[in-house]
Amino acid sequence: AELTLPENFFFGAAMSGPQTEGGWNVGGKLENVWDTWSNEDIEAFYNRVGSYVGNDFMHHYKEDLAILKGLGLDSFRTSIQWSRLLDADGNVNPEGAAWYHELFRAAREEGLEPFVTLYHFDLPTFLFRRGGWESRETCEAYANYVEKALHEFGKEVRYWFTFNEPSVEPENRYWHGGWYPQHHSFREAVVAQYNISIAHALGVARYRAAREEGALRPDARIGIVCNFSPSYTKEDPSEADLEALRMNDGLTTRWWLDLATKGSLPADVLETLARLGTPVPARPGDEEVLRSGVVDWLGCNYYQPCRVQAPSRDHDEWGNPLFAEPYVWPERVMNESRGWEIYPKGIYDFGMKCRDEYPDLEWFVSENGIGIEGEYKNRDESGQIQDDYRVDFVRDHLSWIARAIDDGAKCRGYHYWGLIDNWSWANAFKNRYGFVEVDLMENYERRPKKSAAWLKEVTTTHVVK
Ligand code: BGP
Repeated sequence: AELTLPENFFFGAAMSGPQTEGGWNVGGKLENVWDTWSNEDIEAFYNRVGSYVGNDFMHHYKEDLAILKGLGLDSFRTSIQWSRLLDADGNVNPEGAAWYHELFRAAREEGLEPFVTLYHFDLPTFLFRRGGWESRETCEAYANYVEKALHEFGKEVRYWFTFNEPSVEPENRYWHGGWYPQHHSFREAVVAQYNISIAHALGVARYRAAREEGALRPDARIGIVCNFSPSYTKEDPSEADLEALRMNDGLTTRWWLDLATKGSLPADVLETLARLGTPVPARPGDEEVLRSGVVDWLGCNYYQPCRVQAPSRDHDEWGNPLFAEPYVWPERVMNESRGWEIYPKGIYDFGMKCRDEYPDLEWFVSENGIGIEGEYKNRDESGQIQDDYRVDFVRDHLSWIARAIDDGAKCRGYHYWGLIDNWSWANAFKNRYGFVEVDLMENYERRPKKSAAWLKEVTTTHVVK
């Protein structure tokens, strides 16, 4: 069936500074945690696939913006790297600022609206060494950074976002051990998530102040981008399964929806955390601070649903309390490359949750995409990558978005993640997301994959077929 998206529905590309820019140590840029990890991991260094190079965007940005425009897109989201914009004293580094001024200028010239994330997992290393997100000092440093960025680019940028996926860094850096420095402490993750929430609220407060001062565009908006994977449990759940569902949804989704719409954190989740022996490090006056956290709208990154069941034990091997365990849905369809379930209806379910529980909330799909391993094997005789699976993936998700809008969801647009192949945090260039290939062997040359023509058709007609 053919579905149509509203005329003013926007289409864009999502990316981040650390995953694309390269130039990790030019123009006075400080080291961030990714640079440090690459520096300590000799293999990444020899493969030249660390955060050092990204996809060489700093040398290809004009070409890339033209590619986005050529595919019928009207907007793109990237992030400012804190470690590039500010020096170690928290003052603007003019060379770093000059790059972003140039990028936003080039975007406007191309007719693309820049959406700017202020933080995409990239803490400056010197702050990390002083305690990172476990320390309240980092929240203050973040607020200063936000203020400096807003005053620097306030007249150029309309759409601001405080954080990208604020649950993911606590999870991967402090709890599940996937990211440098690979800690396995739920306690640390809770502290980090709480402090990031405080930092978000302080950042929004600085935004409101900058607005009052006339430092921003009158049409500016502030938001936050979260990975709102809807949580599901078994079809015939036990009490314990429902409890696992409550906590999983509470910690990853409701936490941020409440902060972003009510300026508070869900009391039941805070109580459970205290009962598990991992309380949030609340200070007197924090409730007032968090009240500033209400934003104008939200970005939802959607890749996969989250399926959970009651845990089979109380603690994991590191002694962390367990409140849920993964549940394998019998009907699940997998993207084997990334190890993620493909479930397009999840985005519809998120839209219905917002419609019913947060009816005034506007949102957009700020990331969605499919990363495939070994794509270079799928070339035709002309050398072009034949990626029909990407068309299927995006078509199915856009179809559910169109249905959600028909059923009352306030979803305003769609940004595809990794429209031009880029560097991934823990997988380097293993899984490729792009509609456009980046050839690492040929000087980072850009080449459209087969799917690009389909994308252009959809972005220009708004018909999903
Ligand atoms: C999101 C991040 C992105 C991006 C994407 C794809 O969680 O916001 O930065 O990396 O996931 O994930 P990955 O690169 O791990 O395959």
